[in-house]
Amino acid sequence: MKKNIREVMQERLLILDGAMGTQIFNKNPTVDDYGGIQMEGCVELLNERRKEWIQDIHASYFNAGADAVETNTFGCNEIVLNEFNIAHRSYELNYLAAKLAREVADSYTQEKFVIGSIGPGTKLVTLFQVDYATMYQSYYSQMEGLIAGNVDALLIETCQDLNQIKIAVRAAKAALKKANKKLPIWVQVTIEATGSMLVGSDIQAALTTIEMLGVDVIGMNCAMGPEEMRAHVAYLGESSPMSVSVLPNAGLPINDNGRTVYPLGPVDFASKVAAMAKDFSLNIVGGCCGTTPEHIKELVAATKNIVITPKIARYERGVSSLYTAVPYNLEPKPLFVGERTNANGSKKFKDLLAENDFDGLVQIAKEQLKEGAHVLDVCVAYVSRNEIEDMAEFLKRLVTQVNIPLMIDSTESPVIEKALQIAPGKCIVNSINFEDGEAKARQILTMCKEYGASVVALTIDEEGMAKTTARKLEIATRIYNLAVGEFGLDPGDLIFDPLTFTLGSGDEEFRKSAIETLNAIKEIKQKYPKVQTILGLSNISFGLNPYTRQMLNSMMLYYAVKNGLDLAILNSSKIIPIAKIEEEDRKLFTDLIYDNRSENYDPLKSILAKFSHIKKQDASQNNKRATMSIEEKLKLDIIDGEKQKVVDDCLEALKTYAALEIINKILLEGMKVVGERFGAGEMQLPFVLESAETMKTAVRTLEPYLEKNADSIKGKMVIATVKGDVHDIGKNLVEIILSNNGFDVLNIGIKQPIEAIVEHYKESNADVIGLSGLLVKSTVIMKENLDYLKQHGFSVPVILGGAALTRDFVDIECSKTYGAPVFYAADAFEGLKIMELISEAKKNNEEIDAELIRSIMRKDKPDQAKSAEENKIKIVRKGEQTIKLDAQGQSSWVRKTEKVPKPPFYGSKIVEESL
Ligand code: THG
Repeated sequence: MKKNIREVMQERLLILDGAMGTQIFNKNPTVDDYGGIQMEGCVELLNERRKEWIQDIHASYFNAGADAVETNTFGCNEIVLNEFNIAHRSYELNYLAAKLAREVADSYTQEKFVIGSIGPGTKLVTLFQVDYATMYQSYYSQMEGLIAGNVDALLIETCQDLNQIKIAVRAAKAALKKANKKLPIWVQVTIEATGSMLVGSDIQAALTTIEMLGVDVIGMNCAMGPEEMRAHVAYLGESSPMSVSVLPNAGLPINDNGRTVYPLGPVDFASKVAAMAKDFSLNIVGGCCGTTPEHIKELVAATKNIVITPKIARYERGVSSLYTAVPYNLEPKPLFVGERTNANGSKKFKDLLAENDFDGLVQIAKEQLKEGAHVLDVCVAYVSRNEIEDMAEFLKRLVTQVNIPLMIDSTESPVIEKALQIAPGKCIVNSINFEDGEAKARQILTMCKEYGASVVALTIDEEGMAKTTARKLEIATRIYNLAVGEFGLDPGDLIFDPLTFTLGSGDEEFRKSAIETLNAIKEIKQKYPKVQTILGLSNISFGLNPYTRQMLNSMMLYYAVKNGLDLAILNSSKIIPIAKIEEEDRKLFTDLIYDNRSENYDPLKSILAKFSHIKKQDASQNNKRATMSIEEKLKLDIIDGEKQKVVDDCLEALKTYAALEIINKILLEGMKVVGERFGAGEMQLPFVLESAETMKTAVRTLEPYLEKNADSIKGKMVIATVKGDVHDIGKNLVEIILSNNGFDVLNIGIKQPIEAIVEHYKESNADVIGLSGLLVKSTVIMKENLDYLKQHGFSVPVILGGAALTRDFVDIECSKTYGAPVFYAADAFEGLKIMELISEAKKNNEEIDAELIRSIMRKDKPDQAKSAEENKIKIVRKGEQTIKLDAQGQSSWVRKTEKVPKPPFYGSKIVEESL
């Protein structure tokens, strides 16, 4: 009897296969192999048309010693197949691919496994390039096909977006449930050389979010070689409670005359991966781009003696936004939850909501962030408005524009579910209680499990809000048994809120409510040390004047933390450090909190007498913007994506500058900073898009003031993804950046043959052609396209962009082919710069000096721009491959980055007490 994959993984390191795509392209598929020109590049069709190729490749990996192979289904989902008009064939092609691999696996006497490969597709759900339901369905049919084809595990791989992962896992679980199977689900993220996933998530955010989804394996694949991955893998190895997989590329690719060369030969690759497997107790290793059966053979040999050891993970439980995770156990405590993004807690928020001013609401969120909130409590409940729609509208903006995690504050289950579908990271749901029995709590707990969220539980039951410590504890116990005992929630994801009443009314009934709450915090933590506690702090002081509220809230926070409070819902700008409160006042508020009254002393009366005359006065910080020049303000508006502020600032700047000057001298400066930060991995993609939007708003504001005869459109580009390539995320980004910076862009889509591109170029009278593509073979197509242009007598400037290109390939090889200006743009900002330089030359009626422009671009990017000799590139011979490395031993292709995100501080610290 053969063992199943989970059993084998208990015993040893599992070895996966290497690259599939490279092996396929080595067979040089023709149009006929794909079944027609429209299908060119759809490698999934080869499962049907060239079965023997695919089975050959699987067998070659098994023969090299791999325990498992991945099905040829990386792009086999409805969204990608739809680019070839065969979305309806998803199930069938996945089924076929799984069966092909299964046949090969079953022909061995040893255990050999089939892993269903599920790639990310070509659309980012977090950037709303596709909607939730479409992506879910796209994955669901793929999963169904793979499961029916009898795979041993589902591998959701090369993930670039946390919400994509959440959707794919949910679809996988649903499909498994329907098929009544319990296959392992594996998830692998792709961390770019910038240090984060494409949409900006760091490795902690990925772990925090994925840990909640109930999958078997978390791992990394693609984008980097073993060395570049090492720091991230170390983090996963030490912190992940799940098994860890690592499938690196064979180093960072170098484009050698249109051929991608991966620098790591089999032996080097194997020894580096084996070292990680040993150092970080990995459970699965294999290869991604550039790896071959030879690499896997060496990997099998290098890992032969590695023994699997039981994992002792130091996982730090917390919550996560799209970008980054925040541990619950913050030092110093507590974790601040911003209270002002709440229609019931802020008049300003409510008024803006009534006006549908969602950008204004985002502004409030950003202010909370600046004032020190670690998490935002979001509540849009407003009678007579549609709460689901409001939640969706607000969150769509919030999740990309504000980088802290969210607490979804609603009493309505459908609102909570909608929010959990939009938020990419791990949220907190606020809240459950037993006010009307358990049914609703169960419903919400089901959602928390399904979407991977923590939950706040209020100590309220059928008899109402618990007032005494004993009652609070009794309800907490009942909730614990349900959430942890029955629903299997990790106790660390259960956040108890023992609630408190105001001390401001002087009502005899509530005089002891702070004491009861403080004691409840202490006792809940004693009884259940792993759970979290939270308090809506401002409730303690309703009815008092603002200044008194600040003092009382601050003192209450101090005592609550002493009693074990982990999180506090508050307005962090209004919290006064205890040390700044006068000794005498501290005593007064302490007496109020602990109800230390005596015959002639009531602390509440003393407080009212002492502070009631104090008008609005608070601890809010000085406003830096106020002291800035208008130039600085405008620049900052662009960098921070301040769509709202930029309008007024533009109007003010018009008093001093001409509109065109504002755009060219000030705003573009801001955009330049954005470009630099993006290039250095310091600014995530959604923020870049936000800055571009702000640029557009500014230009629109200034448009009426531009001199009518001055050319406000600086130039025009026709842009396309080349033939056989469906990737357009980069191209679409270029469109946004260019069009928001004064250029006209005609984006004609993906898979464009050069004839169509030329057609549009002629019709539109564009100044430049932009060619884009992600695949290695697209670099060859680009060169062919340039040859076509030359043969047909064109000399229009062409800009090339795409992951597999290198500057040398474009500047030297492509330039020679074309004989007219052709430029390399590493990202959208380089494209913008080149467009600026070209339009400058046109305006001055000058010839385009390609060499000059190239030298400017190289100077801008000294790291990657120098020619081979200058950079002292060593030509190293390793095995069969000739590879080029720079002085640091890194390929000249890679964009250098200093910043690799570091894990947060996880140890214990001694924090000085201030009272
Ligand atoms: N526990 C949990 N969730 C909660 C609460 C809680 N959510 C809502 C609330 N309580 C916490 N949020 C607030 C937000 C604002 C105020 C109080 C609690 C507040 N606002 C001022 C007022 O109403 O006077 C400011 C008004 C304004 O700015 O317009 O006090 O306890 N789990």
